Amino acid sequence: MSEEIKETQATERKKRIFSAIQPSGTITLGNYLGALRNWVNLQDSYDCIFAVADLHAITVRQDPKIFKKNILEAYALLLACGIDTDKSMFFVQSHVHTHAELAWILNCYTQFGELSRMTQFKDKSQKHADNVNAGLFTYPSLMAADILLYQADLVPVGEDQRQHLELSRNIAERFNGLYGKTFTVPEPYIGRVGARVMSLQNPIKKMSKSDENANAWVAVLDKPETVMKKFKRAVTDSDARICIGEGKDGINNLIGIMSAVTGKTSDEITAEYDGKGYGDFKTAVGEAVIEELRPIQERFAKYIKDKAYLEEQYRKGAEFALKISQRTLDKAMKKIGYLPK
Ligand code: ATP
Ligand code: LTN
Repeated sequence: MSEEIKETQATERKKRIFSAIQPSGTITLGNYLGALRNWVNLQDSYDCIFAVADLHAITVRQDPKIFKKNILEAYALLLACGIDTDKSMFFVQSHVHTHAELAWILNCYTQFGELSRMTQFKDKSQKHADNVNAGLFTYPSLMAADILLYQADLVPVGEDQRQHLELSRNIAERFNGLYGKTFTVPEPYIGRVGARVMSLQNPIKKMSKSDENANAWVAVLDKPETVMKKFKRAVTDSDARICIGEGKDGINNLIGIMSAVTGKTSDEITAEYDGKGYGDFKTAVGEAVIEELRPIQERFAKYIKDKAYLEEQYRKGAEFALKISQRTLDKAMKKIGYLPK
């Protein structure tokens, strides 16, 4: 093969993307703006693989009936957001056994000290002090397994996942250093807008679907009147000026959401609402979000009724995922010295 042809083939291979979301509750506007919406937009330019990370979700106690419903709903909601199974591979993590297997292996190449430094572990062990289980601690090695199994180049996530991704990179580099190139070292892919949507009740904290205060988050499936009510109750400040500023976390967050949803810059938004009251602005943000979510909610209603279609899609996804991931798992095991089966 000529150098020129080799070169063209190398540049034509689309970069691979992997990302996942936990079915740990109702999917929020933060998840949508920080992650899901970007995934949908990346599908044409990249070779995309997406998963519902249900193995990760049991690091926090889940009620079996609700959990089962949440997994299927997360799958249907991602389809409704625009994940297209003709373009991308989309599966449920627990259906592909290689994830748990590689996670065990990677646990043995991840240091206690590294895991102890993870801020999500510190936050969640405080929040669930009665259940600080080993899975919560080793969560990042399972996440590394998810990514490395597919030799992903890029991982689109919200800002809060940057530290976990850095650890995935370190694990990959350590393994490659010991055994020769086995895993692609992944790069984070963090969107410019919406990467960190804050709680509507405590805007110095990220909007999180596991927040007990339902007014803190907007769910993608919240009814329009609920969305509006939550925005109207959003915590702001007493300064009464619609602009980005220090100590104005609530307003900064609302401007950020408005910008992510409408595509306008913060300057355009502040100019447009200059002199208007917080009440008017909150209503405007509420309306913009309702319009963004409306078509997704309509598509979701159709998908969730069609269990046979959902089953067909996640089975197809798992079958493909197993084929690709098994190759990487076999390669890693061979390098370690395991006997071939
Ligand atoms: P939990 O509250 O159960 O930890 P979560 O709401 O943080 O869940 P995840 O399933 O952990 O959601 O995250 C799914 C994706 O959404 C990740 O890429 C994450 O970075 C992104 N994400 C989560 N919360 C936000 C947020 N507030 N702003 C922007 N992106 C977010
Ligand atoms: N921990 C992630 C969810 C997740 C993930 C992944 C994200 C599980 N496995 C692999 C990217 C790549 C979170 O968003 N909280």
